[in-house]
Amino acid sequence: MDMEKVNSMGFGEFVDVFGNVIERCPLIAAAVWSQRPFSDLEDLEKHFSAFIDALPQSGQEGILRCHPDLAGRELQRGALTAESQREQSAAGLTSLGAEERLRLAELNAQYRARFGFPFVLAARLSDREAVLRELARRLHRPPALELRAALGEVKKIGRLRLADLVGADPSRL
Ligand code: 2AL
Repeated sequence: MDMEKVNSMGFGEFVDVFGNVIERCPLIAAAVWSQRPFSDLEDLEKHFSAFIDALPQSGQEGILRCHPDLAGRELQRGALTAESQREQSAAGLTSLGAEERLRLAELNAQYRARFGFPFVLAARLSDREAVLRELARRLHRPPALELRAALGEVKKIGRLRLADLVGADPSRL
């Protein structure tokens, strides 16, 4: 899909296509549509990032709370979005043993209790060992730093999803 095609999309089509670039936050795609035309994929991505950066902390935390836990209840119930299912599967999180799943659930619960939002990480750039390691490491960071790190992961997830949608190589973004 080229930028001419993206720029020619009406509101409904744009939100249908890009509504889950930020997990379960179609409002962001709805706002980004108003910023068209986009010069290239990088420009489009910048508008998603800028929207997130401009939100008050409550809005940024809200975005994080729209993310399902890694290897959590939604995965068990088959209730993940298609994108999330694919990402968690790529990291090997759909085939954890009982012990690993329990360990991850415990750490996820501790993380949520400490920060008030779920642990978020770009699963496609990770694997099951690294997820556990990162979660254990980030659990002890100061809240302000951790909020920034978590939003950085949301942007990485969004960049990969955008690259999928427009058929680009994400390393060139
Ligand atoms: C996710 C998700 O659903 N996909 C991904 O890359 N990360 N969730 C999360 N809590 O990090």
